[in-house]
Amino acid sequence: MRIERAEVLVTSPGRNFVTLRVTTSDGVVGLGDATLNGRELAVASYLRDHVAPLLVGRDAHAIEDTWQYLTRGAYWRRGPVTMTAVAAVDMALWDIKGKVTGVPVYQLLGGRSRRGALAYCHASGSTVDALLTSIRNHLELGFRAVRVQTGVPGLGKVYGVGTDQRAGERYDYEPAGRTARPVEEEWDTAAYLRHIPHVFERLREELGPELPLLHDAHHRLSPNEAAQLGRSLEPFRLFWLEDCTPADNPELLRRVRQQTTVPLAIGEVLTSIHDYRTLITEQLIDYVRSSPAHTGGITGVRRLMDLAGLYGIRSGFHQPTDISPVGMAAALHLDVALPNFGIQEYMQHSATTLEVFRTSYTFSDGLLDPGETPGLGVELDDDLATRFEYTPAYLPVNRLRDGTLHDW
Ligand code: EZ4
Ligand code: CO
Repeated sequence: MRIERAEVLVTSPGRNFVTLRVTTSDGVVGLGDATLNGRELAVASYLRDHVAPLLVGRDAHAIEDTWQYLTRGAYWRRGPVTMTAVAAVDMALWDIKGKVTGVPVYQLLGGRSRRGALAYCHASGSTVDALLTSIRNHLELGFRAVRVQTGVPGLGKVYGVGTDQRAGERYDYEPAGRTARPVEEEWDTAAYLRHIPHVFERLREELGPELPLLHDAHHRLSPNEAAQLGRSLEPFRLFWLEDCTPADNPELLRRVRQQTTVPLAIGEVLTSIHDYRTLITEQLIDYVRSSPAHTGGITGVRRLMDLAGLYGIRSGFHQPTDISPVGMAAALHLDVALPNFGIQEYMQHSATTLEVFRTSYTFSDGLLDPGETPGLGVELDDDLATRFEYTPAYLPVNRLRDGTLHDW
């Protein structure tokens, strides 16, 4: 069975998604997610101009050889654009293999290791009261683990904090603005460090000790600041503290690790097993945050998680709404199959997105499930997709009060 066609589809049902569609000589179609938030067309071009012509004529079943060909076989390796493109090809080929063999992809990965994947949602509020409303809205939807972000007194809009919800209102947060340039936000680490422990103190008072709570520092702290934050949060028993220091330098986490027992998660911007070597072999983290959509697909992430498993490190895949439902499905097939699954991020896609991408995965009683449809279980409505035109969008940048550009 040969690959006959590889097409790149860009659609924007409220936000931009890039999808690779691979068709075989027998007419079997596989989908892969190629969405890289704010850099969408770079991946579209990498696929269209450099990868698609190489795929035509290849054996559609040779998933591993194609992965090796596009990673080790390429002179320019790694990086988010390359590894997102590789991920799209890899997912599409797993989708095809599942459809041809008539089983959901998780069966090809060794079968089911658990009943479902524990999901965590995003809750946020400009104040702790608004945050509590958002948390309670999510608990009513059945979530059993919650990421919490709040505003900081004295600062304007803080990244990760959506519009305050009323009771029963749906959470809808889009970090990338459809503006000609990135929005600029203000940041003050000292104000943040003073405020956050009070937030968690209040949350534990109101919610009790059991609910798993997660928090994301979005790469903004120095190792010393991260250690201070970790220590101040220890009494509140976080599930994890995410992205406390910039991810480019894994060695920064050594100092954090020596100073605090707060569980650490990092890696939504890392794209290859090589980026994780120090983090994993020195046990500097507890959770891997990569998404299959940005880290070489199912093949790339399975290899990464096998290495992590040797060191007791578990998964917590990045899955915000800027990864398409195809990428979400790929993560879920891994989640139920991997021995060292930890937790799965889950922000629900908009109704329009779910009309363009028809999914088979389900969420109930706090658990996600990929479903039993052969392949990945996602179909793309082509006619509808073409009605939503690409619109440039950027994630914000942040500056300190004096105007200095600050880390993500
Ligand atoms: O910044 O999805 O943990 N989740 C996050 C997200 C990411 C965006 C980047 O595209 O940090 O909000
Ligand atoms: Co994050």
